[in-house]
Amino acid sequence: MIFSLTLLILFHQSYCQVGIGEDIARCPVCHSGYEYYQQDKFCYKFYNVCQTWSEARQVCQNEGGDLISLNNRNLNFFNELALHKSGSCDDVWVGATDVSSEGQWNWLNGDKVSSDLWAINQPDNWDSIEHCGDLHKRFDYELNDADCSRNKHFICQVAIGSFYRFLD
Ligand SMILES: [Ca+2]
Ligand SMILES: [Ca+2]
Repeated sequence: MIFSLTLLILFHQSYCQVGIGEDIARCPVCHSGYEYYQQDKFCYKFYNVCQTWSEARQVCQNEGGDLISLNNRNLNFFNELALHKSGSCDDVWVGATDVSSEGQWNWLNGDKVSSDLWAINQPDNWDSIEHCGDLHKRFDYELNDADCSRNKHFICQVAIGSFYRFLD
């Protein structure tokens, strides 16, 4: 019991800052394979397998989340993450789409895609078939619109609430 409690405390401490006198029970716990993004308080996972945008989204939803929604606070972090991950595919799907209305880009969390997040000259709806957002290798993993049927790596995002645990 003491051993498992110690493990639990170490596990908690690896995911959040714990100060003296703070309630460690408030620290978030991420699902296996997920890491905690402290600034925006959610769990994320980079997938090395390559899937279409819809397939990737289904994987994320099966884990209680969705493809990641970016903003001007976390874009740089995930841009760097994509830059330093290796895998067989070039690009990384994220949770932006204009599939319901051409040119009207929204994140899957409902936020509009801010115009300053795009790579230069994107989105360009190339060949009129680009309706899904990716972090694109050719643009140094900045945000681009791409053909949803391509196979790419992807990043899932899960709210910490899904994995919130309390010591009792
Ligand atoms: Ca489009
Ligand atoms: Ca494009």
